[in-house]
Amino acid sequence: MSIIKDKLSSQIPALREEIKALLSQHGEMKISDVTVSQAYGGMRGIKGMICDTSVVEPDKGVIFRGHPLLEVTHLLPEEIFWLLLTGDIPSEAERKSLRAEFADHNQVPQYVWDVLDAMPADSHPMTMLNTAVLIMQRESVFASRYHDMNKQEYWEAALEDSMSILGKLPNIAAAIYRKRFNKGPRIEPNPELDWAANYAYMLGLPQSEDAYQMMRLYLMSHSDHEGGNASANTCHVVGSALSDPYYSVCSGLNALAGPLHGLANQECLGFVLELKESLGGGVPTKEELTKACWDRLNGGHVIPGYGHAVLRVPDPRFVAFLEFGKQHFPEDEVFQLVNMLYEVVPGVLQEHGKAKNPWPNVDASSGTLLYHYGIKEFEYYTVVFSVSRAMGMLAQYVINRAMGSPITRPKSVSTEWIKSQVAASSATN
Ligand code: HAX
Repeated sequence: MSIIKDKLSSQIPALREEIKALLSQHGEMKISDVTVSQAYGGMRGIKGMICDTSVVEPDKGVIFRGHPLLEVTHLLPEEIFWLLLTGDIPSEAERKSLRAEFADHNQVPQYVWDVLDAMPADSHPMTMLNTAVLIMQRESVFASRYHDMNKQEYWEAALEDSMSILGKLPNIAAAIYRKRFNKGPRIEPNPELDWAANYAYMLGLPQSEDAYQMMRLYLMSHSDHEGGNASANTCHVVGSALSDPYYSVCSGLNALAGPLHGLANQECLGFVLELKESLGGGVPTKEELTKACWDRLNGGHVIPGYGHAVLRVPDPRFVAFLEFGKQHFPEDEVFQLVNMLYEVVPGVLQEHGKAKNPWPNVDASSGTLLYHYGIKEFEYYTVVFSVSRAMGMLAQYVINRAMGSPITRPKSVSTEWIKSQVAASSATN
């Protein structure tokens, strides 16, 4: 048995007992109300699902199993995956075992390369990534064992599939970059490197500790953002039908490909570079930036990279990336512009008076890191996000199967029903 499986085997019985006791003793306790605007408004703020891997606090940002992001930026992505799954930071031996497991699964079936080769040359990199994950569904242990397993064993097969997907994902993602943007032949994984450094290596980034550190930070930071966001929620719903991890994570990644979600990172760097270009190419003054922001707002456009549906402080992921830039490439002009926008935009948005949160989100700085180390193709940025976020979605999938989560089936209501409730309420008032 693998060490991670062993660890989960020892934890899961207690987790099941805890939930069973909570449900039997407090199952009828009310934890949320729903208003008409929430029903029409994307279910914002309704507490209606469980996610134990991480929480997002409006005034703190993402907290992985009790550890605020900025306190664990030194951890490798595989250590974060272990933390998300088990609630503990792994020991050296545990981390090594997980890295070895990922490496054992890094060989990609030939048919994946054949299908990617057959796709139109201008396919979006996210379409290529999601196609690759979907066609590998034939490898699913969960699907092949489904009829022979009892419900208690689902999580074990889910974990095996998760290891296999995560082992292969950096190779597939890197190969997509090299093929789609004519960077030369695929680069085979380097057994000496950890998961994130290997991804940077296979992309063809500079073989430097700097570039490897950037990729580790990027991949650990984007790994999870609780359960209600569009990709995690989609993966959760699909998985609740006992669709296997390949189907489920592929569905989640399709949600991540939307411009209001993971695709926002490509929009943000485009905005910064356009601004740089339009202001003469160098580093503009604060006055010039302030005027450019107002021109944008007065033209009816949002300022990309600022605002958030949940957060009410600067996103700690933004802060971590900014710190990394200050340490590693303070002279980079694109980075300097991102830094100056941070000094200017919150004041402008506060004066503008609409955005509930004037502070930067993760996308305001994430692209700068990739750009600095040579990934200049914005269309690719959501793929890097995906390699990371697959960890969170799969950790949630394994835990949900361990908890025996039932099929998701909230009740929808019609506008006629809402109108009838409004009429009844008006009549009694
Ligand atoms: N610039 C200008 N206006 C903004 C704004 C911004 N950055 N952020 C919010 N507003 C406006 C909204 O458009 C809205 O205006 P209307 O009333 O005219 O519709 C008003 O302020 C209130 O919005 P809000 O409640 O503060 O924000 P929402 O929860 O509705 O939306 C968004 C959150 C992130 C979508 C929003 O802040 C936005 O559009 N930001 C810019 C785009 C962006 O950075 N997207 C990346 C999000 C990061 C992420 O979650 N990635 O997965």
